[in-house]
Amino acid sequence: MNNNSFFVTTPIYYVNDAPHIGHAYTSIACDVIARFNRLNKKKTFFLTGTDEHGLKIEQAAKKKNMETKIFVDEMSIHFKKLTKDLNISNDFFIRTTDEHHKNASQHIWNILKKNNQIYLDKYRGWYSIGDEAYFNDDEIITDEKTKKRLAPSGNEVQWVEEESYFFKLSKWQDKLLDFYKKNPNFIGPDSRKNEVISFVKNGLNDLSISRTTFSWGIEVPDDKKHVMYVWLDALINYLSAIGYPDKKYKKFWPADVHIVGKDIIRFHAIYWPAFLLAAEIEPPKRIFAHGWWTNEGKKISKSLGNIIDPNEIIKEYGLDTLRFFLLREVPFGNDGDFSKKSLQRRINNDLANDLGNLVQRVLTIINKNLDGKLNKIKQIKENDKKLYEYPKEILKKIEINYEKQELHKVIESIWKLISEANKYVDENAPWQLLKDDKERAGDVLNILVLIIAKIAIFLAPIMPNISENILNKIGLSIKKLSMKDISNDNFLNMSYKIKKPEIIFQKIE
Ligand code: ME8
Repeated sequence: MNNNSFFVTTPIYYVNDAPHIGHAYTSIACDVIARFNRLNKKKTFFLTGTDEHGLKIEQAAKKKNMETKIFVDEMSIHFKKLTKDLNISNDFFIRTTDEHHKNASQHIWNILKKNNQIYLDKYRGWYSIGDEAYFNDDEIITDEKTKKRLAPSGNEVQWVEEESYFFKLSKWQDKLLDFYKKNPNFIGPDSRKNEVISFVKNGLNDLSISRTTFSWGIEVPDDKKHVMYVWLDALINYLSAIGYPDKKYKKFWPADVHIVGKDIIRFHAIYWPAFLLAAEIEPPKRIFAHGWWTNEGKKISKSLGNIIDPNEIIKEYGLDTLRFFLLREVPFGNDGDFSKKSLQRRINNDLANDLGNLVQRVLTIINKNLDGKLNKIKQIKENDKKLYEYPKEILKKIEINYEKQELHKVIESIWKLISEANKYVDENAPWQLLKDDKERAGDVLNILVLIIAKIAIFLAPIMPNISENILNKIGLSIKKLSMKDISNDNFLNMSYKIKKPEIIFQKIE
C-alpha cells in the first residue's frame, strides 16, 4: 500500500427501500473526509454503493410483484441519484449484483475453505430479516403485548432450522482481542471500542454463512443449494470494488477507514477482521461508527411515516446548508435529533451572522471604496498577528481531527477563526480607517481577504459550492488551491477586482 493513498468507504445501502436522511448523513461525512484528503494531496479513493442480496430484498421485490433483479436495478438508481443530489465525490459506486463482485466473493469463500475455516452443519436459531442477522437466545426480547419475539433493534425474529455452512468464528476470539490490543485505533469512537471488546470477551459462536431456503444471493462455490450469507457477500464489497482478487487492490488496501452507523459496528469490527485474518488478508486500519438520527425526537421509520427526504430539505434550505448542519449540529459519533428549528437556528447564527456577515461586509467595503482592488500587504502589525497566524495554527489540529473523524471539531476550529476575523473587523473598523489612514485600511482589508480565502479552503470539503462561490468572488478557485495554501500568503491574484458580493445566506424569520 502506498503511503500517500487514502481509502474511505460508506456502508453499502440496502435497496429494499428509498434512501433517507440517515444514508445521506453517512455519505456526506465520508465525502467531507474524502475531499479533505484530496485537498491534502493524498491519492484518494472514495467508495459507496448498494447491497442488493438477501431475504429482505427478495421479499421487498415480491411485495412489489417485481422480478428481483429488475427491482434492485430500479432501487439502486435512487441511491446513485442521491450521490449526485448530495454532490458526493465518490470514485466508484459498487453494486453487489456486479459480476466482478460475485467472483471476488466466491474467491474469498474458496480461500476460507482451503484454510479450513468453513464446515457444513445445521443452523438452529433466531434470524431477523430486518437486520439480516442471527441472534442468540439471550439477545431476544418478547413483546409483552403482541408476544412477538424481537431482536434488540425491534425487528421481529423468526426461528430457522436449515443446513448451513459455518465460519469458525469461535476460534478467532483471542486473536481478535489480541488484534484490538495491538491496533488501539482500530475502532472509534472509544465508547464503541469498549462495547465491541466486551462482546467478544463474552465468547463468539461459529457463524452461519449460507442459506438454503431462498436463492437471492451469491452461489456458494461447488454447492448450488446454498447462497452466501448476505453480510459475508456485502463486506467483501470493500475489496472487490478496488479490484480484488487482482493485486491492484493493494494500491488502496488496507482501507484507511470504514465509516458506518452504530447499528452495524459488530459486523465491521468483529466479523470483517475475522474473515480477513482467516483469509490471510490485512484488516482495514479503522472502523468508525457514528450515531443515530431521530426526527423531532422520534425514531425515523417508515411505519411512523416520519422519513426525512434529503431532497426536500435541500429544496427548502440548500444542499451546503444541509451538509453543514448535519456535521455541525452533533458531535460525530453521538446520536442527534433533526428538527427544522435547530436547522434554522444554525442558518441564522452560524451561517448568516458569522460567515455570511464576514464575507459580505469585507468584500463590500473593498468593492465600494477601493474600486475592488487588492494590494500586497505592506506591514503586518503586532495586533494583526493573532488573526494572520491563526489559520496556520489550526491546520495541524484540523488534520488530527480529520484523522480521528472528529468532524464537529474541524467545524468548531473554522468557526473560531471566523469569529476572530469578525472581531478583527470590529476592532480595526476599516470603514473608519479609510477616512483616516488609507494605507493601513488597505492592509487590514487585504489581511481579511487572505483570511476569508483560507476560511473558504477550510470549508471546501464541507460546503464545496459555498466555498467555491466565496473563492470566485476574490478571483480564486479551489481547483488551483490545496491545504498547503493555508501556510502560503502569496496566492491572492493582485490583478483581480473584487466583485460586489450577493447575500450568501438569507436569514430565516
Ligand atoms: O446496514 N441515523 O444497510 P442499510 C444515522 N447493507 N445513520 C443512519 C440512519 C439514521 N437514522 N439510518 C441509516 C446496511 N443510517 C447494510 C450495510 S456494509 C458492508 C452493509 C445509515 O441500508 C448508517 O450509516 O440498513 C447505517 O449504518 C446505514 O445507513 C445502514 O444502511
